[in-house]
Amino acid sequence: MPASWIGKGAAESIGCEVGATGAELVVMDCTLSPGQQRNLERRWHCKVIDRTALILEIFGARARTREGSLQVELAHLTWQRSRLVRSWTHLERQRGGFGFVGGPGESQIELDRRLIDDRIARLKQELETVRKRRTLQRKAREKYPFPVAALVGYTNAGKSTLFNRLTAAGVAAEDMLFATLDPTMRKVELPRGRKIILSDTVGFISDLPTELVAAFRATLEEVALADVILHVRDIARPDTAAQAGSVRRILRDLVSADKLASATIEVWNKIDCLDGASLERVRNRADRSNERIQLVSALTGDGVAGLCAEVEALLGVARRRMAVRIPHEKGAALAWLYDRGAVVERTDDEDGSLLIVDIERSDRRTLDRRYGLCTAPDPQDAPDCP
Ligand SMILES: Nc1nc2c(ncn2[C@@H]2O[C@H](COP(=O)(O)OP(=O)(O)OP(=O)(O)O)[C@@H](O)[C@H]2O)c(=O)[nH]1
Ligand SMILES: [Mg+2]
Repeated sequence: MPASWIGKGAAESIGCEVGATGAELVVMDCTLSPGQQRNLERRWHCKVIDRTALILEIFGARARTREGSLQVELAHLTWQRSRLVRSWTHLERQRGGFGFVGGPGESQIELDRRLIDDRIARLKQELETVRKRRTLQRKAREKYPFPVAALVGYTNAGKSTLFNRLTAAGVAAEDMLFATLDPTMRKVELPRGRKIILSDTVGFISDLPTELVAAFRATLEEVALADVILHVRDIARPDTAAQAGSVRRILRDLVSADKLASATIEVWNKIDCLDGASLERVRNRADRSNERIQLVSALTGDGVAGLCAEVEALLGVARRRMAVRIPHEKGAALAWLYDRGAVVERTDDEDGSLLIVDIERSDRRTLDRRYGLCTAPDPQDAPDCP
């Protein structure tokens, strides 16, 4: 491993560039050992960071929830600690050769390490508390469950822009990496009346340092629980296939293959950036594919209605059309049905209302349990919703 990771010539020319431009920071797209980082900083007289440090900086700046910040700090400390250990073993080896054991350097590192360990232990405790609270919140949601659709994809693919378009909620969409760190969830009503929870997630990148993968798993928990996975791709990029590959690899760790196959819709975004011929090629590719694919522009709204219909169709498989008679005194059930299902038809008479409604199996059970109302015809005989 070279003392400064890059060759002498490259180091010199970058040094000239730093001098000429007055750059204060150089970011190396690699992993630097603490020694290499120090050597480069001495040579170039400016701060030098590597890929992991940059990602940590971005995560740190974007963390919005308590859990997000805790996770970033934990990842940061774990990373710092590994670097301490590494430089220490290195020192130890050197000293060992000369017969020195101990010394001020070693005890200083030991002390630093203990401080870091204490802080890590406290952070882990705090994270546990925050997670428990989150699980409780999720439990509360499960009692009143809407299907969840999670937007996933490479960073900058347009997830937050699409989230905004679908929710009109005004979540920060910016032309910068990792504009979203913590999952954001909103209730959305789709055109045919289906209500879902839409979840915006942190952007994926390739070769995410392992320390970070572990630390950020929790922010992707929503994906594992999702009923629909919307894989948003920037289809106008020449490396869109490689990006999709990285995303699929990470998804495979989070979600079973069966679920991925049955619940994923690929959203090929930014079609407004394609010229006529390219759009035609992309369309052909989508038509030939076996995957569920929707071409959209989150920016102009083109194709978004089709995407909504596709989500409703995917979820509709679990729905049945039912007739429910609701007497006047059970008005609460009426309101509940309007909220949970898609009411197709309603007839009112002196006894109450007769609803034709598309609802899920689990909701039918709730209707029976909570309101003592039965649905007809028999669920097994009922035709599927269109
Ligand atoms: N031309 C065009 N630009 C788009 C489209 N969708 C998103 N963008 C732009 O792409 C950039 C990134 O969009 P975001 O929505 O922040 O991307 P993201 O996937 O949420 O990114 P991260 O949160 O960083 O993972 C922004 O500048 C958007 O305006 C689109 O359909 N067409
Ligand atoms: Mg985003």
